[in-house]
Amino acid sequence: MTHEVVRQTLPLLEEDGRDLYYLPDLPEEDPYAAGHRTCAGCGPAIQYRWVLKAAGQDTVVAGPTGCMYVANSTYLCTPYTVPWAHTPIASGGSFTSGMAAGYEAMIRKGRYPGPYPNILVMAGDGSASDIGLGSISGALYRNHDALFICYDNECYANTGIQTSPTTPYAGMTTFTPFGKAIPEGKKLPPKNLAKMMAEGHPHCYVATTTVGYPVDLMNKTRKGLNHVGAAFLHCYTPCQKGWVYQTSMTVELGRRVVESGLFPVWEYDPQERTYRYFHPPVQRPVTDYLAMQGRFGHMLPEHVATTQASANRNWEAIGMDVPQALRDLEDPARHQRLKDEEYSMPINRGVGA
Ligand SMILES: Cc1ncc(C[n+]2csc(CCOP(=O)(O)OP(=O)(O)O)c2C)c(N)n1
Ligand code: SF4
Ligand SMILES: [Mg+2]
Repeated sequence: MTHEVVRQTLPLLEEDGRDLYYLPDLPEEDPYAAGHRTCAGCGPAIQYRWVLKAAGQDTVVAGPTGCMYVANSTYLCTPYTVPWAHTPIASGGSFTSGMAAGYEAMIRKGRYPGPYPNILVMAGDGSASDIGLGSISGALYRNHDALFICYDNECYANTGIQTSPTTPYAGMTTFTPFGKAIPEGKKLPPKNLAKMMAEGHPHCYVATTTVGYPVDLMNKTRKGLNHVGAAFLHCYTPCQKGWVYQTSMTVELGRRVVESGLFPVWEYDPQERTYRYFHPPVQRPVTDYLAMQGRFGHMLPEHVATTQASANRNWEAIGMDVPQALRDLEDPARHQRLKDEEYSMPINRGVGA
């Protein structure tokens, strides 16, 4: 006898004006509880906590090798209150496919009562955009009913901050040091991972978000889980150790990267086959973002101008006007060395609001 596979629908949180300060209906359950050992201000840890709050207790999670495996799985100690499994760095996609197919089969055969749980994997950028890209792409293409997340700290953090495909242009890492021969540090632009996933797997729900927008992050997690079939979420998550910034600025960076045009936030609807772009209310020069981080401190005027040009092309791509003041900043003559530039000082918008 075949049993029906019953799926769950998670309600969405009210979004209007709610992404800034106060979340009265934040779920009390905490499948990622206190007790992990990540650095203070770790962006991926914030993302893990909000994703798992959004997913709830009926969830199974996989985590390929990376900081969020190593720092969360010290012997006999774990922050998870839901089932969790480690996978090799290349196998996040294939392992999670297996979990999804296994639950479907067990429920159909009456060996697991259901309903179908929330199944997700959270892989670092080294895993999702590089070493494990093939296995995630395969899982998306086969359309397994699970949510595949890339927590993007723009480096291979766990092994000592090496460059990854999503490390931004001019980002300094231990494999892209700046010097006389290569003064910008990293020469290549970052891989556009989420667009690759959306364009390459048009039947999947795909979205981008950052730890600067908690309600957006939680709702996109729920939309990805509610979608019957495969979903992919690309989340920008600052790494305090690798990027060198004040630990309290993780969430601020999550907004400034969007407000400076360097990380467009969007959602791809597989039914309509259309993109919906978030248009931030503030457009900043890239210096407001770059100057907060030590990894960019070596940038010369021409490097800052190149980054501004990339941001301006992003504004155009998401259908926003580029103010003349920002167009002017594509000229290296308008810049000094980044460490000498004036920029808008960070304020902690979460305090006293
Ligand atoms: C096949 C393979 N190559 C290399 C490693 C070494 N390794 C362990 S963690 C890690 C960094 C992973 O980077 P990322 O996926 O971005 O996660 P993060 O550490 O940044 O959280 C690497 C390279 C490995 N475990 N397996
Ligand atoms: S190195 Fe970066 S990603 Fe790893 S735990 Fe520290 S802040 Fe988090
Ligand atoms: Mg990483």
